Amino acid sequence: MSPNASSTAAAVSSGHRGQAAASSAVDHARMANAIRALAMDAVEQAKSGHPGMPMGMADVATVLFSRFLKFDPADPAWPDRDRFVLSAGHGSMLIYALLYLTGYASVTLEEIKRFRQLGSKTPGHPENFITPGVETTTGPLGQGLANAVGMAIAERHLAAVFGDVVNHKTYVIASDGDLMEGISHEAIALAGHLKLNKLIVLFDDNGISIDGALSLSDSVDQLKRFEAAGWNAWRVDGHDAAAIAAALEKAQASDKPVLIACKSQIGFGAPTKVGKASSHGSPLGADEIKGARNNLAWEHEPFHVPDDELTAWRAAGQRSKQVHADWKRRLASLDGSTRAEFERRMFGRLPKALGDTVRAVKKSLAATPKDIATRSSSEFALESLVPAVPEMIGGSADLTSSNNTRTKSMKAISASDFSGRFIHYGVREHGMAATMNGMALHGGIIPYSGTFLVFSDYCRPSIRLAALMSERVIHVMTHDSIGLGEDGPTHQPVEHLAALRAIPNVLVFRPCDAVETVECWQLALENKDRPSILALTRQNLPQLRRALDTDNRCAAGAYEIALANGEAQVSIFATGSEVAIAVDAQKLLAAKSVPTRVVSVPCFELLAQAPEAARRAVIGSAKVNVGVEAAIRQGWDAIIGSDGVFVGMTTFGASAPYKELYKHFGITPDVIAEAALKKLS
Ligand SMILES: Cc1ncc(C[n+]2csc(CCOP(=O)(O)OP(=O)(O)O)c2C)c(N)n1
Ligand SMILES: [Mg+2]
Repeated sequence: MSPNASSTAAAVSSGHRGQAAASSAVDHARMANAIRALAMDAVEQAKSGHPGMPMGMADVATVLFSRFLKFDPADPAWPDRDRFVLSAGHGSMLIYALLYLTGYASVTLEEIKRFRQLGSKTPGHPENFITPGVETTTGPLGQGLANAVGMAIAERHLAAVFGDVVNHKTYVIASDGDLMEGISHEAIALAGHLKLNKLIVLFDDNGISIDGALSLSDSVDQLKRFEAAGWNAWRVDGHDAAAIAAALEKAQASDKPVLIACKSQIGFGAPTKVGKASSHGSPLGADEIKGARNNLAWEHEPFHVPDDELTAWRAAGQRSKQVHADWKRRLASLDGSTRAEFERRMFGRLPKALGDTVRAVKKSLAATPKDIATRSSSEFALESLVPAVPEMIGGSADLTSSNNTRTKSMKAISASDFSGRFIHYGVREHGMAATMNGMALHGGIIPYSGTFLVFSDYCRPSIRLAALMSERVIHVMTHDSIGLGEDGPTHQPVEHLAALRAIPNVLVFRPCDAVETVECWQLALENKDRPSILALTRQNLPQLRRALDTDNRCAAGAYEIALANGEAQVSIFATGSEVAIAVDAQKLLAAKSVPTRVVSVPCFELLAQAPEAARRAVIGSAKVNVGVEAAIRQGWDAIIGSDGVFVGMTTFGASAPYKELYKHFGITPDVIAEAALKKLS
């Protein structure tokens, strides 16, 4: 098909939902060309950006947005809108053009002209927290696709709970790069397994990536790959609007998730750069743009979309008004408490019962202390939290009985029943973390999961994005140090706490006992705008907090858990399993007449954000500061100072029973006391 052909759209007018809303005066090709022109012009003006993908996928996006997608530009937060994920985030001008053309207030023509500039609504890659209408932040390839799996799971679960006020599709545009990334394997396997038939992926099958032809590095048959994972997979000409519409129509009734591979030409319309990597990621240049305008029969000034085309697009933006109004009526007809519960969950407000639930758990621990591993303390807390907070959906990456994330009452989610609240993610940590992000983004769900702390590395890109997007996802990461023992250094995290603490806007909790564990759970749930990690032990720990505190002491980030007998000469700061060791060291020092205080530091980040006076008070002014954590020192100087003593790890761990390992690596009360005394003298 030649670039200026414009006859296809008119052919698609069969009178179902696939019908074009555009006025008959404006055909499909002119609507698609509006996207192409805006993409070329914005990238040219910014002297930076990716014109090729929006130009290549303009036809697919036009069919989707003008005939299928359920959305209302006046209400980007409409809970039952179809979700649209641009997984190939480098093609951001595609979504900005669509938001402008369909009439979202967030993206005006002025914002299109400010593409990629500081403070604009049109940053380089789509950022959901900047631009209403953008569902998730994409750019790191593969993440958006996996987010979409989470959105589709969230939709099915909420539909199972609330009925027909939740009934929408999740659409994705994904590129070669998205499908080459390993995370896509995890995501599509999970989607296929769960038969997420309302998930529809439009694959930009252009055979080009940055280095050139895809044949340089890839020869996967994507259709067979997706089919093998339990999807329906079809190929269409990505520039044939009728074929695209027919495939999307067929997808509506699929019993499996759907991949539509859209054979497209990157940079469609550009005279010399079409089909070439050279149109991927740089401005086309004045001559090429001139030629493209000519090829596309789009002889308008830069950034100018004529009234006819704009009117047709704005009409497309109004298509779902009636459906939206009908949905509002359905919501209003729910009984009052169901509606209030739906809205509470969708707006991310916690149930009032949380505070009482946490208090009850703490009361029970005060009455009957538990000297158990914090992973078990977490399970104990979850037995009460999960019933009290029905939006919590748990899971594990095939370590359920090690992470203790599944409570007795939790039913697993399956393809035939989405009402459950536990997800067996399989051995897919990265996919799990990105899926959790998608569930949180969808709204109505607080996802939590489980794996070993050492495998936080496998989740890291998604945790980083959750932090960037300010999403509440909670990662239970157990086996949090050499304390896991015999599995050895491959499984013993050493640098992971520091690495997680390095990510802005993440709360890393390392509770020291059963009471701190439930307090940290409460903080993770209450921190609506950031992800949390709960680093928990495999080994048993004494319950140090025996008295009932109504306050959440962990909220301060650090607090004195064992007071000095007199004015402290030594402050020992410790986290998690090392707090009990520090308390034993305190006793040894006391026996030598050295008053010592122990400060538990369950959360560095909360300590760092505490008011200066409170922070200073808890750090104190003892002559010697000692930090104890079975991990590397990095990050500790902010608490103990660069001249503080640190007792922890400098190497990888080893395989042995954990008590021997603590001795071997010198993380013992004796070593701590000696180090403090040496520094004092
Ligand atoms: C995880 C990740 N690695 C690398 C990149 C840099 N990058 C951006 S687009 C791209 C590949 C481009 O090929 P494709 O995905 O097919 O997009 P197209 O050029 O067809 O638009 C790469 C490597 C990235 N964005 N994310
Ligand atoms: Mg490509």
